[in-house]
Amino acid sequence: MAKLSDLIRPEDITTCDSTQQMIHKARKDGVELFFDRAESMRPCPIGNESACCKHCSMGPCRLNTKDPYSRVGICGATIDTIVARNFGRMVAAGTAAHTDHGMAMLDLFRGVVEGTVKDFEIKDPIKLREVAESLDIPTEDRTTLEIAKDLYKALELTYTQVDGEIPLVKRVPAKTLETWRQEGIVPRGAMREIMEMMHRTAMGVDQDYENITKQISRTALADGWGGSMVSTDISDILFGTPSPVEVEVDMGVLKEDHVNIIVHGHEPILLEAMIVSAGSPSLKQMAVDAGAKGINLVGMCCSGLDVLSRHGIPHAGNFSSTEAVLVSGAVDAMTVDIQCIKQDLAKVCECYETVFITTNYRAKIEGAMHVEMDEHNPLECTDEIIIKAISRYKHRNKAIQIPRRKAKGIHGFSHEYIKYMLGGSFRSGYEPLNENIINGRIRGAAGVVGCTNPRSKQDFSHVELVKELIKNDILVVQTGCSQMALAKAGLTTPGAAALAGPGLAEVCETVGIPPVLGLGACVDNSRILMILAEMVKTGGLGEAIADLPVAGCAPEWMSEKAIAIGQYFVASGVFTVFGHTFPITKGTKFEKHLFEELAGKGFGKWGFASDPIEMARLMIAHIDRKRKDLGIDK
Ligand code: MSK
Repeated sequence: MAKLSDLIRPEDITTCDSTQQMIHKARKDGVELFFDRAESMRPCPIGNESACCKHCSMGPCRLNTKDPYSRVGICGATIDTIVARNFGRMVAAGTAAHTDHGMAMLDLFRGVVEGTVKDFEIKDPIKLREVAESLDIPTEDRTTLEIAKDLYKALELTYTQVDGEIPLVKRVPAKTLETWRQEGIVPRGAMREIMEMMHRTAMGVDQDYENITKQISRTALADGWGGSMVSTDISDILFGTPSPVEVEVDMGVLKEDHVNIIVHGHEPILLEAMIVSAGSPSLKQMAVDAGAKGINLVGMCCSGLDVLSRHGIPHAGNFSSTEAVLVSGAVDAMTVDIQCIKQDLAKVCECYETVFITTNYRAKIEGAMHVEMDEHNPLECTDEIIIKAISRYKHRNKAIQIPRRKAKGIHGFSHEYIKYMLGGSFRSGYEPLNENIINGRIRGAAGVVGCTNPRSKQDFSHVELVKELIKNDILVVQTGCSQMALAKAGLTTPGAAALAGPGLAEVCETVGIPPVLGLGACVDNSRILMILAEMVKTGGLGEAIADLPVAGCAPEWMSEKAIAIGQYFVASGVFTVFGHTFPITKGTKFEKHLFEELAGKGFGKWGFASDPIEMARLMIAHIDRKRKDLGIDK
């Protein structure tokens, strides 16, 4: 008898043509993918609305999502306490992920500054000076190393500061910062905020959803304006600030006659070291001796987006395609570091005899080979990965079927580059961003970001939402798996301006940019915060981020990191819409607080819609309201 999942057409699961082909092949090969499990495992309806509390052994207590005030937990916790606690713990986990990633970058920076790490260096001293100056660190008549030492100390406070404000909040527009001060939510070091969030959501501590929400915002801000921002800045300083580059994406970037190595995860160091190893003459020769034409390094997920932006390394696809790409049989090795790595990859790799290698001590996977990356000697790890991949190439004995699709696009739009491209300032110069928003050629700006999710047709909402936004003259900036959805759909080319409304199309054609600007990995949402701060600083669009005609959306989100990101945008002043599901109980006071009341306090607010056109409608209506408030609606 056919399995339930076999009855669902791949065309109904994903709009990614390559992934569809691989699902067909996987079914023929008898290999189970996460799409199949999503069909056979339905979500728990109580957990889905976060109405379950399991923070102590008196429970777990399950409340009634249809009638949320009809009962309370054994301790008396109300539905509002329970959903706020659960939401707070998601934000704490997401913040921990980004800030620990940032901490790893800071460790590497310390090693470079102290001279113990020899294989990496400060590649972008201009960015180093700019970051230092933004934190009031003197730069005049000082060497790069002197500035770097002071910068390290300042950025360490992003994690360790026990009292007072972290240095990076100097970048926050004054009125936005004033709102935070009034609410008592200016972040201290991330370690303190995450610790306090976990404490306050333990049994018998904070049982007032409004008070819990304050700590939720404070924790999330320690991510966006803290850990994530550190990660982006240090990556730029050490590996170079991205600038526009043309790149090929989709599974067609695999090459049958090459040793194909996929790097997947989040920390740029692994792929940066892989690039060096893959360029080594002796390893190239080893590949040729094994019968290959060369070594083909390919990125996936956010690791891939980092090096796509900086080096133009091809990218095979987003989160939902990481198993599917293995089904091609053409991947000789998949190597991973941290975050968004499905445990199932080990099993799928086994089915296709692909070498699966973990590299980070924090993320080992049962069944995977572990070759640890030591930042003091990174090439030892990456050379070994390449040797293992070559050996698999030599002994390939599985049928290979590589999807042919690939698309070219322009990526690598850092906030510095957007500023430069639009006339050196967001206002003065030639027809820059603020001016074009004020004169109405551009209606507003939107960030469309985040994951894909097997419970939502892959890429569909990302692409349809973005098409609708640009059609309505809204400039779109992107990060993460969303960026890859649009890249595969061909919207990251200047030619995509043909799909934009007349005003946005004119701006794109004049400047020579696509209407959809890819900024990088999910941690690089901090670049969007910097764009927002710059728009306020430039003038003409209000005094706080909450005044700007902008909105954000994660239409197919799945990770706790996405919730932390959403909350830091809301707390910064941005209307933020999530799609497909939202982890709170409907009809509660907590829902009203997040979706309505926060806006009245000078923050942004949350929104929700399942349909991408409805998401666009909500975002456009918000942008139009802000234009009206600013007196620039015509
Ligand atoms: S990888 S967090 S699925 S964007 Fe950053 Fe993609 Fe979401 Fe992971």
